[in-house]
Amino acid sequence: MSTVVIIGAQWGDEGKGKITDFLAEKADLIVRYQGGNNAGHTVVVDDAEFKLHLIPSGILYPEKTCVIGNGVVIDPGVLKQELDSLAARGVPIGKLRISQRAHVIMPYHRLMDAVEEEQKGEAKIGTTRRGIGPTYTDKAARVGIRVVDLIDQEEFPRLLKQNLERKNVIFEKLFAVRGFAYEEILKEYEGYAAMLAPMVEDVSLLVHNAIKEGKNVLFEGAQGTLLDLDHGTYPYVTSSHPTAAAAALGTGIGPTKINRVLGIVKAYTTRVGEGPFPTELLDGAGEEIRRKGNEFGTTTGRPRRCGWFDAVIVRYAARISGLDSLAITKLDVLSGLPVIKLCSGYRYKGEIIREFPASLKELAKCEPVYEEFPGWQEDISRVTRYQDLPDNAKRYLERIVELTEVKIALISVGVKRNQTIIIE
Ligand code: 2SA
Ligand code: GDP
Ligand code: MG
Repeated sequence: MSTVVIIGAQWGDEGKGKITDFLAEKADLIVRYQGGNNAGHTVVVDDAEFKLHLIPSGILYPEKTCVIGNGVVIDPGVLKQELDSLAARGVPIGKLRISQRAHVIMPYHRLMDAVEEEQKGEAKIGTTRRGIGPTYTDKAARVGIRVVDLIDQEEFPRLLKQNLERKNVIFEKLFAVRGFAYEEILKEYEGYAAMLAPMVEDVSLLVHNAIKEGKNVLFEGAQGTLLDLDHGTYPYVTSSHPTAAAAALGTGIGPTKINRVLGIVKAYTTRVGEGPFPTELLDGAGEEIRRKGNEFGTTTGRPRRCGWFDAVIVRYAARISGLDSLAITKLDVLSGLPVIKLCSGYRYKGEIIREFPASLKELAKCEPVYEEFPGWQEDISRVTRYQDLPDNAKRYLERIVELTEVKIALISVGVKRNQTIIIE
């Protein structure tokens, strides 16, 4: 395995948690490198379901080291809850390491996320309101608070005071909402600092040494390519980089150290939050996929928008992240549909285009061009070998490979570890 980056090749929720957990068996380190607790990664072990937000999806293997890299933004209260709830379920949490350089989500970031969304009205992004955008904004503005600062008893009070002086003026004067009391946050976050301190480490060095020793490292992306701050459907994106290049930057290793990139792709498409979605189904067919696929946000519970597979976006994701192979998930959800549609290109001003446009105005005028495939009626959730899939399912998958120009390495047909088909 050596070093493998796992990324979402659509708008997130492709099943990265399930595939990370599946591949983690052979990994020594499992590393999150971007995003924060906006993510919701579901892992099912036997009959127990775990919804992870900040902690890498390798945590269910007691002997593996799980790492939160510098590119992640950490809400320490949420991390504490997540650790407590895992411990209460008997999961050992001792092998979690956290980057000194990761930025900390503060209460004013969460409030800013909410008030900005409210103020935008119709133009809202549909964020998870976890404070992700404002925390990355402060990082870029060079006023953020890093983990290394949080655990420093002199630095933290100074930085908190400095930040609150400015934030409270903005809240009160610009948004007419109450600001925050310094003492309250100080007390709460000093508690978190004590909890975090033993886990804090130079993650770049940790990962570097692991790679040098020939260990297997799995980098677990969050969200998906079309939510990337640079390459997604801007401004309807998240504020980090869910693409493969971020694995290097978000942990502090060089791109030459990454051996392979695996794109996780749902057998159809979903999106949660606002923004363009060319193959969205606004009728009963979309409802049916949502119901069969249980498409509700893992973090917020919001219904996910559902639509047909869009090969334009997956081809685009393959280019942006240099995908070596795909893991197709939730193929079982399509069982029973009489016809399955697949978008192979967009019709724009009378011509067929196959590359994803940057302009949302242009994208709005794109009409998906569909190819139709006869469905299959068999329940495929117990299939363990590719050759045992129905012929109609194979034809659908073969066309995905042709259009995206990426081979398939794994197919997932259910939530459990053993519901995974490996293609040699
Ligand atoms: P944010 O909160 O600033 O990152 O929101 C910006 C956009 O990014 C989307 N986003 C997500 N999309 C899919 N899945 C995510 N995680 C949760 C899940 C989402 C949930 O696993 O289901 O529970 O609602 C995720 N996180 C962020 C978000 O919807 C905005 O469009
Ligand atoms: P992530 O954010 O990419 O990790 O995905 P989520 O966990 O947010 O959403 C994926 C959902 O689909 C979870 O509820 C998973 O348990 C579930 N899931 C993953 N793979 C499969 C699959 O092959 N079949 C079915 N039916 N469900 C799956
Ligand atoms: Mg998710």
